[in-house]
Amino acid sequence: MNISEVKIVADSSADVLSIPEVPYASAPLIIRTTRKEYIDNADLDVTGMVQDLLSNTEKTTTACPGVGDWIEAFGDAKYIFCVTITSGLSGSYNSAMVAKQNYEEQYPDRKVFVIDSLSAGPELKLLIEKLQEYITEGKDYDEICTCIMEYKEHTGLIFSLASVRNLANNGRVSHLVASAVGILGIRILGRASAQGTLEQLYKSRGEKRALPTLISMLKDHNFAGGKLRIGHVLNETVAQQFKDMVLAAYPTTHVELYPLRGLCSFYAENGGILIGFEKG
Ligand code: X90
Repeated sequence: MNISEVKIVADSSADVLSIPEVPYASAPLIIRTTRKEYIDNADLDVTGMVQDLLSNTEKTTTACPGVGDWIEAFGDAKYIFCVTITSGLSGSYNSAMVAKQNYEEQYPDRKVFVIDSLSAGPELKLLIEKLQEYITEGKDYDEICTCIMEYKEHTGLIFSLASVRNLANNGRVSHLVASAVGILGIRILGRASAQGTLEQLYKSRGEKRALPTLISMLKDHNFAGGKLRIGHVLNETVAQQFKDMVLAAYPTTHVELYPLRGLCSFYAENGGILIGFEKG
């Protein structure tokens, strides 16, 4: 497999716009109010969008990439690894599967492997990084398909959210979780479930108090100081505090911290923090 024939493609819920060494494309999701459309690509002013939406009271919806958008992202690569946001909350995986079918029918010598992350944000970033590693170290297509599915069993996502209003308004959380909407100062802590849905585990009063709980959640998942990715929505200070706590407890951790892009910022909302990690 020559690197120039390979491509990694992910939807914009991965918050990854480019990667080194391996060809890559991001397929944007779209955030829509009745007045404005935010396309989650490199041109999006995420801070501006989050601020606009704070004062927005109108119905806001999102849309996943369509079949044509995925095919456009595939370009003319021969071997494609395609990572999607969880099929438990979005149609992105289904539309990528239809795109794969069409693409492989049209070009019988090309292959597309679609990976349902059953997650969002930083866990997708870990999958993309691992794919990039496999490709540059020269693994072949079938080997990568097997290895990445195995790797995915050993990654997880936990989160701390100040609001689940947008998730609730779009029918993406259960009534139980939605009932906590609007309680000021309460953070919702949880994880991506095995089915790729939002699973609330704890409620916490105040975001600082949430941090030790997040550390104990890592411990429950046997985190052992591998890779950890922290995505935040306009909340660098607290994300940095969490990073320091992780490094104090697990000094070998390879941590990266970054602002989330459009789709994750819309759903994780102002102050939200998403953490992807390798399980022990
Ligand atoms: O298809 C679409 O319109 C996109 C719908 C996406 C809905 C969920 C996005 C979640 C983003 C928020 C908190 C983490 C929950 C993770 C559960 C897997 C991140």
